[in-house]
Amino acid sequence: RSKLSGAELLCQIKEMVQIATLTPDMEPFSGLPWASQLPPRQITADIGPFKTCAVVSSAGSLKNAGLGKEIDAHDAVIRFNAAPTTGFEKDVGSKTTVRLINSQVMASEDHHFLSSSLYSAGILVSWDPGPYSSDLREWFNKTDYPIFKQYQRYRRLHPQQPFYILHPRMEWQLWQRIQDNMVETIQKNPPSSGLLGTVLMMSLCEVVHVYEFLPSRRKTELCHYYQRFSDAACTLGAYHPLLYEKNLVKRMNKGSDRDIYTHGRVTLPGFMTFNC
Ligand code: NCC
Repeated sequence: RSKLSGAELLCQIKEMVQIATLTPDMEPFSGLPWASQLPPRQITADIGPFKTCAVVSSAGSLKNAGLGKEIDAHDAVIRFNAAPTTGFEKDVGSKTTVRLINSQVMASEDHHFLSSSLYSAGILVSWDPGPYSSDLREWFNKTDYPIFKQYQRYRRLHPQQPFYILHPRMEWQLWQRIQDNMVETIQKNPPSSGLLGTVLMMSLCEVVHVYEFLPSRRKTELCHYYQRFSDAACTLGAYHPLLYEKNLVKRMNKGSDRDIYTHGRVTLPGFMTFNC
């Protein structure tokens, strides 16, 4: 097969990856007493469209990046998992419009998901790496972590905060785009939160700037800008097909290589701005 151009890749993702969140009418949730805790509408119907959006990866190379002002100047900002802003404003900014969290964060004791103020800003969106299937019932019976139990608890404690759950179909449709555009066989694990969040923002925004997903000249083995732990696998991937995700994003980038080198910045067009 021939290698797709950036424009063709963008079209594939726009046309073949459906951005969807769970709603109370979907089976098997519709039959459960807590279904009414789910937002009645799709996230894409509730928020946006935004003009400019920033995706802030949690990479160690954001440390000393001084990108805070630039990031906060966007209309919407997405952050991931336990990535803090307090104490790191100069480098990563302080605005949080959306926080995308994996189910491990929701379930593991050390993240204090139910009580930590880290999660109280902005709109929460969660996801769980279930089986390779788009079937909600199959996933419901076999989630990686107890996402639904934690969701119900959180909603009871913080009923006013908007909180969505991604439809698992999105993970696998996006995974398929990665696999179909690579020569090698990649591991059957879902894309990282970073790529899921990037595609989510492409459906909500006219222009998306992704920071330090493709590492800048500050590239480091430091895993996160907010922790002292080092492991190159954080940037290159182990469980997630991160290296392949990055290759795809590089091909879709509309910005310059210089922007990547100096700012770790990639520019992607929102889906609403192009026709296929
Ligand atoms: O590390 P994590 O991701 O929370 O990072 C968020 C996203 O930023 C991008 N990233 C991060 C570090 C780095 N050096 N380079 C990067 O490009 C990635 O796109 C990443 O998705 C996840 O994807 O959900 C992940 O979550 C962690 C962990 O569960 C949470 O941080 C909570 O502690 C996973 N780590 C482990 O399971 C040990 C990580 O594999 C993926």
